[in-house]
This record gives sequence, structure tokens and C-alpha cells, in this order.
Amino acid sequence: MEIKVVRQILEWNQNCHDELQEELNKKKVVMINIMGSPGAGKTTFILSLINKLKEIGINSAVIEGDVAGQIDAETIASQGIPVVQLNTDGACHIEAMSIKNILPEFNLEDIQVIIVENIGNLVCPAEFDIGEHLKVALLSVPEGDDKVNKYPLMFMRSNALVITKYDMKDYFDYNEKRIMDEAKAVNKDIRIFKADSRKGTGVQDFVAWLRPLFNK
Ligand SMILES: Nc1nc2c(ncn2[C@@H]2O[C@H](COP(=O)(O)OP(=O)(O)O)[C@@H](O)[C@H]2O)c(=O)[nH]1
Ligand SMILES: [Mg+2]
Ligand SMILES: [Zn+2]
Repeated sequence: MEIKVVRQILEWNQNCHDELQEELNKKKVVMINIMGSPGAGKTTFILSLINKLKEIGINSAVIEGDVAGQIDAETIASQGIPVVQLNTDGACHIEAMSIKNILPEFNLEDIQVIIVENIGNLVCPAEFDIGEHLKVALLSVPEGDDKVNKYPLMFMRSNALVITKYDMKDYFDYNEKRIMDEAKAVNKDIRIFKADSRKGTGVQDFVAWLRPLFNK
């Protein structure tokens, strides 16, 4: 019985995901779902990404997912970026219906990309499609090079892996080959980037990869 309930929720979520994609495609807005552990550097990466996109004339909006509070949304808003804070009241992932409810808050004529910061968690955010065109997993160097092996679904379902805090690699036992090999083993098409989000190093490569999406 329990399994059946879970399937129903997922099916309903999937309909909502499909509707969202249709609406976003009509408006030519790209949605990116950023996932990773608490503290992996999601907000910092998003801020750097927004700046780099702005340089090539692409305007962003952000949906900040958090269990509680609005610290990250305040950080984004202080940069003059349209942002909505989504509090999940304890839930450990975002579902498509929440995104659908938030979408009317944005003027989709003025933005080309919506960046969603998912709840900090390497597990269930990967299970739920939320209307996004791309799923991006962030994994920071200090988290350890065994995380792909431990949380394979996250990397299986992501279009890209960004190794964040790359500036710290010399301070940790960090086996890059292990991360790369294990990520490619579960997802041969995954794109891998390396970033120091505080300086913006490496974020340019990620933007170059995104760019074709905006010419459609
Ligand atoms: N050295 C370094 N620190 C980073 C980097 N990205 C984020 N941080 C720091 O890591 C901490 C958590 O970052 P945050 O973006 O809030 O992570 P989030 O919880 O995933 O949104 C903050 O103190 C950031 O300044 C990075 O690329 N290099
Ligand atoms: Mg954050
Ligand atoms: Zn969850």
C-alpha cells in the first residue's frame, strides 16, 4: 500500500513538471535545479553564476528552497535579483507544485533563467523533477571524494556536476580521479566542472556550456 501512495505522488508531481516545462518553453525561460549538501556552496555558486550570465545579457530570477528562514533569499535580493523564498516547513526536497505556485511571482518576459536552490541534501531532491531543464549537482571538495559512490542517484540524474571549493583541494585528501570515474560510471553523459565560486573561477566554463540553451 505504501509503495502505491508514493507512486501516486510522483505521478502527480510528474504532470506538474510537464506543465511547467511547457509554460517555460513558451516563454523561453530556462530553469536550472541546483542540488547539493548544506554548505556545499550552492548560494555562492548561484551568485557567481548570476553575475556571469548578466555579463552576456541574461537576466536571472531565483527560487531559494530552505526548510526554514530566508537568509539566502536576502543575500540574493541584496544584489537586486528577483527572488522568492520557498520554505518547506521541514520537507527535505522541493516538489513541482511549489514551483508552479511561485511562478506567477516572476515577470517571465524580463528573465531568461530561473535558478532554483534546492534543499541542502544529497538524497531525495534528485528524485523529484520540478519543471527544470537541467539538474546540477554540487559537490564541494571538503565533503570528501566518496560521495558519488554513496549517493549515486544524485549524480545519475544530474546533467552536470560542479566540484565547488576547488581552491581548497590541496588542503584535503582529494582524489579527483575517483570522483570523475565514479560519476562517469553512473552517468556517462555527465558534464563535470570545477569552481571557486568566491572568485568566480571556473564558473565561466559552466556558462559556456549553458549558452546554447538561450539561443533557442
Ligand atoms: N573556499 C571556498 N569557499 C566557498 C566556496 N563556495 C562557497 N564557499 C563558502 O562555503 C560556505 C557555504 O556556502 P553557501 O553558498 O552558503 O552554501 P549552501 O549552503 O550550499 O548554499 C560559505 O562560507 C561560503 O563562503 C568556494 O568555491 N571556495
Ligand atoms: Mg544556500
Ligand atoms: Zn525529501
